[in-house]
Amino acid sequence: MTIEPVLTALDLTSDQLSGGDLSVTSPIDGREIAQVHQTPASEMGAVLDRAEAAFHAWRTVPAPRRGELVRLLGEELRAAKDELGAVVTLEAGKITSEGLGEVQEMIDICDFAVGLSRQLYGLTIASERPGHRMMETWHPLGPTAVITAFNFPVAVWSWNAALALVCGNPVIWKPSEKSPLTAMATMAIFNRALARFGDAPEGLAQLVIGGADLGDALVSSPRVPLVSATGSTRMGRIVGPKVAERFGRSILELGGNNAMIVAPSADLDMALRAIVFSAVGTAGQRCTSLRRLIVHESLREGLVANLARAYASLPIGDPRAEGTLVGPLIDKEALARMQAALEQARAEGGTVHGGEVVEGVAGGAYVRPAIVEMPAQSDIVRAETFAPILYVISYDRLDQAIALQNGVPQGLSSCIFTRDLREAETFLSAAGSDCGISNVNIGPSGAEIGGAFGGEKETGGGRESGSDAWKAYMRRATNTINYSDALPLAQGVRFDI
Ligand code: UN1
Repeated sequence: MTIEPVLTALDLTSDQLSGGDLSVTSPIDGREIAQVHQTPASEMGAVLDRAEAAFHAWRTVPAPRRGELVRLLGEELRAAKDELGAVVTLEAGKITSEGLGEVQEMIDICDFAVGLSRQLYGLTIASERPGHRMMETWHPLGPTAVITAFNFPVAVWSWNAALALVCGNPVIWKPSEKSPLTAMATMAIFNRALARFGDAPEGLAQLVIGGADLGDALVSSPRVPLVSATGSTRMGRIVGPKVAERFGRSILELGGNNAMIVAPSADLDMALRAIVFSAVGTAGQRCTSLRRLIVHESLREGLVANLARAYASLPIGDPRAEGTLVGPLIDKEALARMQAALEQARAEGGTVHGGEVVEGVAGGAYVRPAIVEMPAQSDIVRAETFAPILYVISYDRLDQAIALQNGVPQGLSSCIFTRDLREAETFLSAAGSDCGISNVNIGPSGAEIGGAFGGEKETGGGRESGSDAWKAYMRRATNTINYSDALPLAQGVRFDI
């Protein structure tokens, strides 16, 4: 598939794709595919004005009607799935099936949000005062900034945007500078939905393309009550305090260092398949990628041997080619960081299997995923390297395994493979995994949108996507209504005048 017809099918014009000063390259072969225009920093005031005006109009549109816009977006995404998936593959280097899977994740969250648009429920609460009623109402919050990373260049926007839009908030999107094309294509698809919807205010979903100065304008502005940011812990350390300083709200989805415990009773065939998908899928570039294997010492040798065999035969190369399972890393810098991490692992006593540079397509950063047997959970194991490196450490007792699982600064996703009910329940209990996502007998990656997504500690604490994550996008009001002819005070206070 050549990309020009795909981009044309997505309504992107050659003017949009050339003449700009942001060079976009494909990780497949490192070649430039577009020169995109950046949003001048001086434009940000106007962007915020538009978002504010859109908010004032959109917040009074009934939520189920707002849901109709998201329903149309879901329809347009279904119609454009192949094309948008192909752009994800071109710009982020995902294999075709994962590019399509990402678009499916967008469709799923649209469906979820449409249902939600009729379920933004508040509570009725018993009042201690006679003739009074208490309730909670949920109101739109205001312009919502969505800052996304290259690795899920479109799904993460839609988790946020689908919820924000039904909740009554306009969205301002700053994608990674590495993936502006997918963002532009998504906006073109959104515009199709808007055209069918008819009377949406201008500025409901805006895209700003460029660097940290644009992000900073959003993060620092009190006109943006909610900032949802996905990326590195380093980025979160800048964004979190800036938003907090102005008492804004943030949803941070930062680094992960996800582990799997493989217990003696595990179904080892299933565990092996889960390990390979979650450690190697998306070339190890998911926040939820499996990075640490905590395996019972009785199983270690055999499991590592089987994994090394499976890794040795992985089809690595052009992500568009049928049968490829491992595409390129995002760029040469990512490859250099991987090699440096492997070097450090060796210095910390690790034995590395794999990790060599692979031919792939000329100009791209292709590498064989690595398995690294470590004597202990050393510094490099505790750091997130955004590449396909799986550290293996062994354990003797379950409490040790859980202590290892929790003994890192990050807290996104985790899992245990066991057929022992006691072990599974202990892992999920208050004394078990400290992550935002804890699974039994499935890997740590590939979460469905129905659950709340996010994690603890350096992962940032935010929750996006399903369950009641929508509440972060709304303003809660507690209302007390007096329908009596007296004015009793709570807590028995007397204040007679
Ligand atoms: C991410 O890597 O930022 O659970 C998101 C998963 C996907 C989302 C990952 N549903 O792997």
